[in-house]
Amino acid sequence: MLDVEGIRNDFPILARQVHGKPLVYLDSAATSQKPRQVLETLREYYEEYNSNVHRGIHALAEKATERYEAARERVARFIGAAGPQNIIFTRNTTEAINLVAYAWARPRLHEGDEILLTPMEHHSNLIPWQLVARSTGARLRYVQLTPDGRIDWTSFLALLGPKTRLVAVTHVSNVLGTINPVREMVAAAHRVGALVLVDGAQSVPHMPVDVRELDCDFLAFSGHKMLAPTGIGVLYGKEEVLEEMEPFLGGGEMIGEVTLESATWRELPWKFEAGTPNIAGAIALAAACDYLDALGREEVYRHGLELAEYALRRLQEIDGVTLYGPGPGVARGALVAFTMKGIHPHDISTILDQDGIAIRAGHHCAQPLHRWLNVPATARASFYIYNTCGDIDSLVQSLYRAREYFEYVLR
Ligand code: 7TS
Repeated sequence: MLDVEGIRNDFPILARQVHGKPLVYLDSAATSQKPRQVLETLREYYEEYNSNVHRGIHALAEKATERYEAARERVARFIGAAGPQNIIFTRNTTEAINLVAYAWARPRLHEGDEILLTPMEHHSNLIPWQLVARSTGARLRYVQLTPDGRIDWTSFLALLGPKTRLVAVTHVSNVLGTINPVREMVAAAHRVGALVLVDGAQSVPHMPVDVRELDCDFLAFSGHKMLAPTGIGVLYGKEEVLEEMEPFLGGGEMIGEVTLESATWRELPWKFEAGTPNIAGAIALAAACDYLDALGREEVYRHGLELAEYALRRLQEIDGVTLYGPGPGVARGALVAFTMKGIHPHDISTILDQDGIAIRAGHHCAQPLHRWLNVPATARASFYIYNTCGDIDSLVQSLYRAREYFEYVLR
């Protein structure tokens, strides 16, 4: 069991009020809040050893370089990667996926090749592949979903074949909460010679993720959804795959020898890190890894699942509420998407905000999924280590208030 009260004390923002009410933050799938330990790491970097990495031969530059590279090793350990050579720092999940689309897919795919996706992908794991398809002639294929929003295994196996070059799939859906059977998907994809990219934006922050166990070829995730600052993300790649790839961006840091006509590349992972990186962000991400590992990743997952199950149960009690994704009793991510009959999700969110409750409403950057669900938008409550069942009780109470308000207005 997590000591949620103790955890809450580490998050200064949770003490604030919104519209005169205590903040109830239920939007961690968009971005998580940050604990003192992470904020302190940022402050320490900027106040004590702010300097560029890999360049200066002075005390501050050496300390910054040492801490930046130690952060890479920390992140490698966090996801079970063989070593720092597998870890490329990016801005976020989106940039990590685009790196693979530009540096791996574009030079390799041709007409007749296929990329296998699911309709539940976030736009950041969809648009890069649409662009690849447009420029290479490769074809995008989509796995069918079961009515409760899981991958239809028969459809997946039927679509997988010798033409499949890449499977790009989210580990956990940011709308449905579905946890996809990534390990099994990787094994099946490898049997036909396809590579697999896992979008870990909603899984890495919330559950144990081990890339060697999954055997995925790429894993992308964002620091800001796992207690770290915005502007730092990670691309994990298998060494032999990264070795074969040409750089994504060119510039300082990523080169060996440069002449006016040509250049050689630095070894992994620096080949993919052109320009001054987000040094403070990477070091703070390592502090976030420390924080989550100290709590226990299995415990973090169990806490999120408990909150999601409690939310499903409580929301089901409200007349006119429709829930999306797998029902209670099925393993799922720490979020719940829903609609209320007669009230637009944006109006729900606005009324909740008046009560200090932050949720997200809209298509959550998953328009094709909402088309599949046959709703233009959903409301989504998402949870993390600092949330309690009491937060969900506040949500439910506020939803009753929203319904009363709308019944009154509509009468
Ligand atoms: N993939 C998934 C599954 C996501 O949930 C998100 C962000 C991304 C990729 C993109 O992450 P970024 O850090 O590169 O922007 N999801 C959300 C969300 O659900 N609400 O706000 C952002």
